[in-house]
Amino acid sequence: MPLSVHFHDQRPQAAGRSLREEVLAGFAERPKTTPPKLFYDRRGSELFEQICRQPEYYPTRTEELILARAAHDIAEIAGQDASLVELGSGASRKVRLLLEAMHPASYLGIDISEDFLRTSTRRLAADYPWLEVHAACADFSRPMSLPDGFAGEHPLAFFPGSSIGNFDPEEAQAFLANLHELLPEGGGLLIGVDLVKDRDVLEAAYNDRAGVTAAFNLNLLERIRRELDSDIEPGTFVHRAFFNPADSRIEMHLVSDRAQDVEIEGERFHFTAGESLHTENSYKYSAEGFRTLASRAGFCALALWTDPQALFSVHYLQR
Ligand code: AVI
Repeated sequence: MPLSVHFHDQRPQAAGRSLREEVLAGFAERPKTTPPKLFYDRRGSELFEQICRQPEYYPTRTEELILARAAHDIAEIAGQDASLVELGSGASRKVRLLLEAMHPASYLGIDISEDFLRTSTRRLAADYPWLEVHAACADFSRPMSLPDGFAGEHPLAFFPGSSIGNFDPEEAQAFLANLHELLPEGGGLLIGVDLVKDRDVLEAAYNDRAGVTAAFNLNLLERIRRELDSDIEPGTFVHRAFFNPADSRIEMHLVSDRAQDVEIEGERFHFTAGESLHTENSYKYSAEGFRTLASRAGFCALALWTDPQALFSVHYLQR
């Protein structure tokens, strides 16, 4: 397949801490904690794709349903000259629904995982020959800038999947404020946000019967073993996910099944039996609560779509 994707490497200016630095700093914290972006090596990204297909994991299919129904309204609000900027993977059906309804001249996919980004944007370029496809490898949880050509074209930024939920509310507001700054006047942000709901439904989504979410969580330890100098044994840790109603979030942990010392890059870390490494938070919002957060970041709420069971929401925000 010819390379028909314009690639922009934004890693040097957006460079965050390396895996080694993140892991050593996170294991030294009390309680031990690691940022969720560490899940997404190649294997982690594949496992996440599998999570999205699990029957218990309602967010993906529900957001798709909402977008399928709303795509033409979205295209109308965005206007004819809008370009599309996707924050995260470009492989999903969701962005295709928008591409087909909006027919933008150009698309920019931004992702931290270079392999995944290259594969998914090449696929889009092959499937939509009329589309000018750009790919930017960047960590979009940090300040970044749009490549030349995108800032002036009435971009619609698309941030699906409730990935905003993986930030703490203060970080989420700062992230939204950063996007607000990135977008020109009149630019839009279409964002998927998981809604707070019945605890059983939430907990089942993060404890699927096939064990894919557990494998996704444990892959973090496999990754530490693969990529760093470490004797950590993933088999001595257990996946745990539960809803914390006080903070309105699902928490994911890896719990040590024994007292043990693990070595990483020459440093030793002690786990007591039952001690956990906190690997992820996934915040759940009310539609109103999210609108308040977005308006604090400077956005105007233009439209909101949800599904009949009010499981998930998609907000159209404008700068
Ligand atoms: C990417 N993010 C929105 C997912 C979530 O639901 O918080 C990641 C995930 N973690 C476990 N399952 C899915």
